[in-house]
Amino acid sequence: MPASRRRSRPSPDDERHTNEERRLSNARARSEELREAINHHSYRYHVRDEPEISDYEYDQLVRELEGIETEFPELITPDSPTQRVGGAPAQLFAPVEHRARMLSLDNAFSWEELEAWGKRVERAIGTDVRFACELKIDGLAVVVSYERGVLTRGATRGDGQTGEDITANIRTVRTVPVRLRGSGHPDVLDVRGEVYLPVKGFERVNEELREREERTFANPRNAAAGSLRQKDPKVTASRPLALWCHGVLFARGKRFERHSTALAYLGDAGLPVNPATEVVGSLADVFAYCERWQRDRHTIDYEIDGVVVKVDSIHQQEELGATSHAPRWAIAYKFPPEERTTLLKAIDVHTGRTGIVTPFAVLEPVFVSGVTVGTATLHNQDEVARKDVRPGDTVIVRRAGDVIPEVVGPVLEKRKRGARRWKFPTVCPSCGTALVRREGEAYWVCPNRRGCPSQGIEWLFHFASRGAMDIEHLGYKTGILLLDRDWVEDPADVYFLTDEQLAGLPGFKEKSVANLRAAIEGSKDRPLWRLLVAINIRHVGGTVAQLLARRFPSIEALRGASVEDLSAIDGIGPEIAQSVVDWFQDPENRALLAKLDRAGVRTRDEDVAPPPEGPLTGATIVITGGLESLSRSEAEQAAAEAGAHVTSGVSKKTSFVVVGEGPGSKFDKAVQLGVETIDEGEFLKRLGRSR
Ligand code: 0OX
Repeated sequence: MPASRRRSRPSPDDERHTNEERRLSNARARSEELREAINHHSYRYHVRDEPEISDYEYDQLVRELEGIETEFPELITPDSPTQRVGGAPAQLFAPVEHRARMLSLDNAFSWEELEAWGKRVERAIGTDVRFACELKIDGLAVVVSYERGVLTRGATRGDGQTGEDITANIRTVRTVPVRLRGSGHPDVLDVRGEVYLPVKGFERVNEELREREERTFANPRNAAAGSLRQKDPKVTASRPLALWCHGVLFARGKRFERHSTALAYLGDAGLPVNPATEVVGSLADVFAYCERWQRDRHTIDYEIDGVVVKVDSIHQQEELGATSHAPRWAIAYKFPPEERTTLLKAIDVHTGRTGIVTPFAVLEPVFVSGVTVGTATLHNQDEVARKDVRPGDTVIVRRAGDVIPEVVGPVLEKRKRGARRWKFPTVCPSCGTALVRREGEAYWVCPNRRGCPSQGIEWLFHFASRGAMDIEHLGYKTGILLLDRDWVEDPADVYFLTDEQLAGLPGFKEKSVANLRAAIEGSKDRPLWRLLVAINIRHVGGTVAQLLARRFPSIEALRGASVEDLSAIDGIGPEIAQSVVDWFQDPENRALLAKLDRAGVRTRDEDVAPPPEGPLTGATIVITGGLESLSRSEAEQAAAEAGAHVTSGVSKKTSFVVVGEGPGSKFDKAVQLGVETIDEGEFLKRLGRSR
């Protein structure tokens, strides 16, 4: 063999090299193929709901891609479907400036208000208007961003200018494509949408939380918010969240003539666009759409709370413009609270943590405003008498503010002959002690404070709750185990439980003992106001407790306060003041405090920083209704951190009232007294959360 040929023959090393290269290049080609196939089938399954292959075949594709990526990590791309769930990056919840202002929506609460809006629009731009009608998804407003077709960012709406980065969590939402379909997408595309949890998913999440003795969510919207605000994207990934896109917020270099054209583009790009969206040519058709969906709102598996009507032509939208917070070209028609009828099977009573015995309706389960309701509070004896509801009646049920179920009243035409008025029991349903009703009070009370099992478990549960000492892993199930063994007479006893005792509880392994122990120890250092909530003083909830702790920053100081001292605090009335003084005079309560002290629970705030100076220093504020970007307690805390005095009642001293969704009578009171009312966006601004 000629020397030249011999030299050109590859050495074993070279051969290995080329083999490796060949394998890598094959793997690259196959992984690209797999990624495309998986993204396609994920779209068919999650967005279109029309799968083309079986779950098994889909899983095989994912597994094959995972295999390649494990062997060749250099082939992993950010838009790989295997990369949906990662760790929590540092930027999670960091502020994000929106590229265009995320306006909110004005509401119409009646046909008249909707009509008035329609007429205003027609007056301004003429009657040649087409309206896009969309379902108003009761979820969380987000913006999802793509750069050259690849998912790059997810953010909450926040105050409309600045939101929070939730990219790592948005990536886990299966209906959010990590890469857009087709080509030629804008360099930057920001899509507005609503993240929600389907009702079935919500029920499943709550079921799992109950099993793990964790706190459940009140409704699908809260569950979606809680899931999206997780610090660990793996938890978000375990929740079946979904997205509906309802507009383009910003598209570099791309202009749409109509809102409906923009939606069609989003749909073609593989983004989930709600199929119920319709473009209609008259206000009469808008009404028909609203009426239809008001009737059919529960034929779909997610909650809607109204219909959003938008002027379809972008040119006309621009002509109409916007106010400081909402466009004039769109309106949300809100559905009235939904009412259903069902059978009142019985009226029962329950003894709560303060001994108050509350009657409640036991109902034939009925689906109202998105959840199945089986019980509803009847508040007190007078309320039962006033409503005159009797066991066996057909009753009207609704969810107040679409959250708490309530019985509106009986359907008298359906009352059976001989239906008897219900009588309030004379003894506690839990311990059999004779009930007492104090002069001038609406409630019957079980006086057996330390011996009543129902009061015991309710108090312990309240003590450990998120709004009080926040002891995770101490829920009803564990609480009952502790009370049954007589290890806990009052909640302070939890601080004296030994690891041996905990390890002896059914279902408790080393890890669960360690978790509970850590949670109990961690709760010893809570701020004073939490302890004040936890110790069960009547009328003292989070807001009142914070007012008390601010003026009297230790248990000793508070114990020394008179009714007059306490009533002098803005937001504390004589009834609350008397209740606090009475509480401290009770020897059993004093013993409880001594025990908490012995356990090493912090009982003073003096070593804590003084009330912060901030943009709201000197302001006394009230918050009413639900906010979109913050829970009530987060809002109160944020206001307090900004230096505000948060009170529960509106008075002339109130600087302003923050009005959220479904405000209560506090809003009316503010209007009556001429106190300033502001919306969430303005509130966030005053908190200094935006420019
Ligand atoms: C919804 C929804 C919310 C946004 C700003 C101007 C129009 N919850 O389903 N908002 C909008 O659009 C607004 N559309 C929706 N469908």
